[in-house]
Amino acid sequence: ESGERKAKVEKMFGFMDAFLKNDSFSLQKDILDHVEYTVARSRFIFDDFEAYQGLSYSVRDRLIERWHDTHRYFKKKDPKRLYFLSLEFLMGRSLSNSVINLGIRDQYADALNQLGFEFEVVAEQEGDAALGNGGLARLCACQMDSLATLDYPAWGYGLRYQYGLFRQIILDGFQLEEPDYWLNFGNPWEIERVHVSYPVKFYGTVEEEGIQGQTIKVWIPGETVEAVAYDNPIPGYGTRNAINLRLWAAKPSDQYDMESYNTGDYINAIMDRQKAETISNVLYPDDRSYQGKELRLKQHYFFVSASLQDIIRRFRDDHNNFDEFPEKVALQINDTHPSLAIAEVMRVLVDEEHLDWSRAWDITSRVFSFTTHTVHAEALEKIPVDLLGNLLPRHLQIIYEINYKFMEELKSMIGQDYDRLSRMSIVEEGAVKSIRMANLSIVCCQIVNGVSKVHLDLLKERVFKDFYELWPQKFQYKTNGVTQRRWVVVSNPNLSSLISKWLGTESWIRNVDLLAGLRQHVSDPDLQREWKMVKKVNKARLAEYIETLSGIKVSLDAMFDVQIKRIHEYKRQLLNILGIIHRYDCIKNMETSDRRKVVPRVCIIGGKAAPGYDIAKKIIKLCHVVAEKINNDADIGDLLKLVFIPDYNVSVAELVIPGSDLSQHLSTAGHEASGTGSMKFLMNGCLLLATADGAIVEIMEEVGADNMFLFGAKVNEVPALHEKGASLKAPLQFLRVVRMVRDGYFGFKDYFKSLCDTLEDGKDFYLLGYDFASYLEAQAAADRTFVDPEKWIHMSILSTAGSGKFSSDKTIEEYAKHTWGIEPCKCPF
Ligand code: BZD
Repeated sequence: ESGERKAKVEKMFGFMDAFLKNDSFSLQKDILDHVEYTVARSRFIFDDFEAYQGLSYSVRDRLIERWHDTHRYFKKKDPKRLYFLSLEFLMGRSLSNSVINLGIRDQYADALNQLGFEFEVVAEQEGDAALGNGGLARLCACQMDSLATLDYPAWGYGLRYQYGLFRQIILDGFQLEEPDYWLNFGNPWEIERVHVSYPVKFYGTVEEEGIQGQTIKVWIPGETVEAVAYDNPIPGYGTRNAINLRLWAAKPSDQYDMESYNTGDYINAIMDRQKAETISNVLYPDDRSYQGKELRLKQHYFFVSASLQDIIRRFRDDHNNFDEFPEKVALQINDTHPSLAIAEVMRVLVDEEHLDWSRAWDITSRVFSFTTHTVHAEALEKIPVDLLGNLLPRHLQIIYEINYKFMEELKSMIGQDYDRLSRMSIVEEGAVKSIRMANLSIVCCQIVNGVSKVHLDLLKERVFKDFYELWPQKFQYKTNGVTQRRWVVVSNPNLSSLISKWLGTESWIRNVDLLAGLRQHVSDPDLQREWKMVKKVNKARLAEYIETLSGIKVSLDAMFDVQIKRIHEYKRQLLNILGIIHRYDCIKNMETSDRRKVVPRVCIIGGKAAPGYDIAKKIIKLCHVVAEKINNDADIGDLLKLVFIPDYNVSVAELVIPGSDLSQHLSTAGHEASGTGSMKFLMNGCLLLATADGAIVEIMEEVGADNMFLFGAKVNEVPALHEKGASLKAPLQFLRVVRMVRDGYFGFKDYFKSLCDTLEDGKDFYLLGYDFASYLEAQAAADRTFVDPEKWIHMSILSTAGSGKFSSDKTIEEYAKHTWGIEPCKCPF
């Protein structure tokens, strides 16, 4: 039937005319049509925001064409598909990225011009889709871009939170959180699929029933909520493929509480129905620890159940034997948040499909793979048994059964080593009996991935040591990467054109290895001059932004020194601020004649603190009081400025990164699993000042340690330093700057007391005191290099040239080959 319809359409319009056209006139007409008929504004009078809406709907139409073709093609070829399950996706804006990936940015810019609008101004109207916290969530967004570009048959699954990550407001230097109701003005990038919806069940009891002489367990749920799909097309670059990110929203189910209706309590029944929607209401803003909250657990299961119903339905369209499931489906669980999926697949196979346990387990353990993003034990998810048993009674039974079988197997392998058995058990006994979701994931998955080489070592030696000794072959790592499309082509168009000009091709946008070709031109004075010019223009744009935000005028000749990321003690923004205080103190105490030798700096810090993270919030306040003092000190002038950029998010990063000279990555060694911010800076030719932690160790291998400013204790030195504890003495400069804060030099003496206490001898867990001297040395080395512009530019070009390994294209190719077993499936043009 669909073949017939296609033939008809082609007969009516001609093959090519069946597609939307991309010449300037057609684009203008499409934009105007959408302004008039979709946005319902007059095509003669509309503002920048309405232009953004009209433009976006017109781009969306083009995305939909490709997305339909891609999915028709996938269906025809029936390749093994990857399903990428993540509770968080930090997509940022879509417009610029989409038109660049579709290859029609210039055409649209021209069409808009003809209509009297400017593309950049219109693009600025878009808000961020901030459905995630930090690195883990942005990584997923980069990986979706690579999956689409590399033509992999992949789907992303997530939750459509109505409130994304909170907006950070700064009031008197304190962080306040405001809700991010991002859907207020509509979202042209999504397609609501009212017909793609599934019931998700909660609570209830498990009963036993006898069927054909066998006893089976039957879950009688107590509540049903409907999951409705919202599809977000993700276009690849330089390909017709566009894949799908399907996000679920909770809606009341028709099966919801029929009893209340029948008893005539109509109003209360309606109110109760509305409660269903709270499940997908809000993103949890904590990225450091897991709290056993019922709503969060509900979100996880809601997401898992809807996604799996969808995936299994698609599988069943073309297959009727579940033994083929692992050949056709790869399920990637992003951190442990979706790991209830393991119990859910078992439940479906055993309870609904009536497969015997061992066959079901064999299938389940061949479809899942798991990536962990942390080295912190307290961030590992643990679900209190009481909570799980109440919300999902059958899943708890299944997890107990998996654990029982695993413990029996383990005993037969390691004997009666009860300490080890209890460490490895999926069930944690203790004050609050809990399920360890990481243990469940490791037991079930054939492959467990870390996110950098160092991270894998830490998993082997510390976090999952017992498991590594049991199953060394399960543990792998795939170094994280970021997409050069968003982080260079979209956000730094001038650098992008310059790179293409010098490489003589734009192919690096798909084939990132080509970036290494810049090395052969590194000493060319023309390239150096043009490179410097691009940086200057980007710095000017950033300076303008800073002035609009804060009224502070900064000098373009100063070194723009940036640290942007979530605020965490282990990321050591405090070390940065103490370093800035030290710099300020030195300048203050200098002879006026010596001040001429000081390299001027603009220090930029940005990041959000989790709402309940007290110390992180104090760090933000400290940054503000120090800035207040320095920026208003007439002695200092342009020699030092400190700016806190509020509400750090993906679009702010897109503006800040291209305009930075130096970027700081200061995690205490052994604490950052990978870090992906460093990679974005590296691609943009910013020099890194960093500890040898996470992916920085691999960046050193690619660009050379002499091309960066490294400092601090190494990963393998940190445990011994911790043992020394109080006997580690911090240097005098450190004690002096801490004392300044403690004594109230910047005010708020009492408020900062607890922050200063974390730096006392013996309590300085993150080793700020120990690393301070070497940090200052690295900063001094950066200063010395900056006054030699030729050397700086040289290092900057080599940074970009060495960044190819850190493209998410590389990461995805590795996952495809070594974890998921999927092949590209390229839709013909
Ligand atoms: O994941 C981060 C790590 O800290 C980084 O080192 C790493 O580069 C990235 C990507 O692999 N982890 C997170 O971002 N974690 C979370 O955001 C998170 C969110 C909810 C609950 C727990 C952790």
